[in-house]
Amino acid sequence: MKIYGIPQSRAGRCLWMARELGLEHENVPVHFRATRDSPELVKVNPNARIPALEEPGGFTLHESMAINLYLVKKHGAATPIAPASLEEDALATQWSFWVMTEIEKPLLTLLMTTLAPTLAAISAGSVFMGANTYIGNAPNFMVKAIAEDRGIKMPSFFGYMLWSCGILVPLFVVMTFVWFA
Ligand SMILES: N[C@@H](CCC(=O)N[C@@H](CS)C(=O)NCC(=O)O)C(=O)O
Repeated sequence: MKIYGIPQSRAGRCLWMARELGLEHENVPVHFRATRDSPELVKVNPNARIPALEEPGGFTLHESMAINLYLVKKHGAATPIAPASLEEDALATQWSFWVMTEIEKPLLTLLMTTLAPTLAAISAGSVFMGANTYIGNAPNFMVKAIAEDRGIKMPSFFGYMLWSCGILVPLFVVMTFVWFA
């Protein structure tokens, strides 16, 4: 079975479901910015949208939630994901429709418009603050451990804070003004 679409798109839902169900599958990583450049995808979904599913027997399906509900009906019987009754099945359908029709679009619009600068500030802030301390950033620990393993003397936490206050904090202030003032 093939699932078209990179995981960082709505295809992520279907890839997640395939994994939850333990299904063997191939991910064809079509990017959402290049859907029309993939004749293979357009053949499976003439709307040129991801995700799309292609079964070995030739059956094809698009719409992420339709794919997920289909996969559970087909493969989920012995798993806790499958609805135990008609009512549970109806509730799964209800939540799927509700999120798709009532929540997804307004939420995405909010995240990509009004909240976009807030999200950028949070992301940049966490990266900078992570870099400012050893403890805020796992890669810092990794670099410290690798360097020490090679016999290079690394600063202690407080030593690092001295370097960080002298170099990274002024940089942090400059970056804040350049990007967010
Ligand atoms: N309702 C559809 C939405 C599909 C959709 O819009 N996919 C986006 C990526 S997340 C896409 O293919 N965009 C490419 C384009 O619009 O050209 C679903 O849930 O599968």
